[in-house]
Amino acid sequence: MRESWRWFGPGDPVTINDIRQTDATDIVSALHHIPIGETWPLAAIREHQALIESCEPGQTPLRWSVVESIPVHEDIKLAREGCQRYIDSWVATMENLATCGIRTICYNFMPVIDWTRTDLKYQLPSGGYALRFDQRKFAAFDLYILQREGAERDYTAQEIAAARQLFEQLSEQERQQLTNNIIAGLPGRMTDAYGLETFREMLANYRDIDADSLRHNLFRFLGNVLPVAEKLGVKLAIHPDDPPRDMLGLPRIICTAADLEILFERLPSPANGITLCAGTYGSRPDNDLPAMARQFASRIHFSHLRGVIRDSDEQRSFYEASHLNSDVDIVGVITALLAEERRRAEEGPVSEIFIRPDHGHQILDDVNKTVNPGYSCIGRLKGLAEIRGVVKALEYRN
Ligand code: DNO
Repeated sequence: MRESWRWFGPGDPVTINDIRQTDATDIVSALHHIPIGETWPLAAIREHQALIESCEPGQTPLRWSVVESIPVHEDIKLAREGCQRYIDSWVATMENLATCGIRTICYNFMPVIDWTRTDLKYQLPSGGYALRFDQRKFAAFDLYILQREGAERDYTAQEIAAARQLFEQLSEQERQQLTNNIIAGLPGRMTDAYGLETFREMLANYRDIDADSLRHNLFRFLGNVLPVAEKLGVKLAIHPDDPPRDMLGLPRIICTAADLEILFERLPSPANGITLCAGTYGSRPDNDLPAMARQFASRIHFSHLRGVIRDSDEQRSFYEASHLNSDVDIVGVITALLAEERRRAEEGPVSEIFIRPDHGHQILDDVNKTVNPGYSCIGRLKGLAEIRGVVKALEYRN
C-alpha cells in the first residue's frame, strides 16, 4: 500500500517538509489555481512537481503520484453544446500529466456542489473538532435560506417543521456560515464558489437532467477519455458523491455498489476505476464497505480511508469519527485492499494501491491554527498512524 498525503499547493499551511516528517511517500495534489475547464500547461505541472519532488541531499524524496482532481466543467455534466472543447482540454491535461509520469487521476461528476458539510467545527467530547453533515441544518438551508423552488416536495411535513424550528434558532452569523459552507465549497472542491443567486441559476440548469441523463453525460465524457487513458497507462479513479445521495434536486450517480456496477458494465476499460472513499460510501447504511472493496477490488486505484458515525435517529446525518472507530469497518476494507495487492503482485509489477488518510480531527496545536477544514496535520497524522498499524498487523498475519 502506498501511503499518500494530500497537499493543496504552496498556500497549504501543511508544508511539503511537514509531510516529509509523516513518512508518507507519495503526494496527492492538483493545480487548484487553474480555472475549471482550462488545460494545465506542461510547464505549470512541472513547476508544481518540482515543488513537491525537489529536496536537499539527505532528505527523503516525495513523489507526486496522484492527481486529485482534474475538475470536470459543468458544461460536460450538462452535455451543453460546445462542451467538447472542455472534454478535449481535460484529455490534454491528462496527457500532460502522463508526460510528467503522473498516472493516477481522481475526478468526480457531482453537479454544482462538491463534497458538502454543514459544520466545520463540530466539537467532540474529547475537546477536538470534526466535520459534520446535519440533515436538519441542510434542510433549513434548502427551505429557508436558499428557498429552492419545489424544495418542500423533498421533505416530509415533520422534517419541514423541524427545519423551520432550527432555522429560527440560528443567528444571522450562523446562517451565513451555513450558507458559505454549502455554496462556497470546501477545500479541494472541484466546482466554483457561488453567490446565492448564481447558485440558484446553477441548480436550475439541471431542471431537466435526471440520473439517467447525467449518467449518459458521464459515459459520453468517459467514452472520450478512456481510450486515451488506456494508451497512456493512466488509471482513472472516480470519487463518489459526498454525501452519496441526491441533493437540492440534483441527481447524484456515484453513490452505491449498484451505481458502480452500471459504470463498469457499460465501460469495462481497465483504465476505468474508482477512488474507494470509505467515509463517503460509508455514510449510507446500505453500503457494506468491505463487501464493496472486495467486489470492485480490481477497479480500486486510490482509496481515502476514514470513517463516519451516523446519528442513531437520522441516518443521513453523521460526523467524521476517528479513523478506526466508526460505523465503517476500516480493518475489513484494508484487509480487502491488501488481498487485492497480493492478487495484483501475481499478475505483474504494478501492484500497489495508493491510500491516504482522509480528513482528520482538529486537535492539539492545530486547534488554534488556520487550517483547511478536514486537512489539519495532526489529526491526519493520527489517522495515518492508526491505518499504518492495521496494515502492519495484517501483513504480519499473512
Ligand atoms: C474531500 C474530498 C473531495 C474530493 C473531490 C474529488 O475531502 O474527498 O475534495 O477530493 O471531490 O474529486
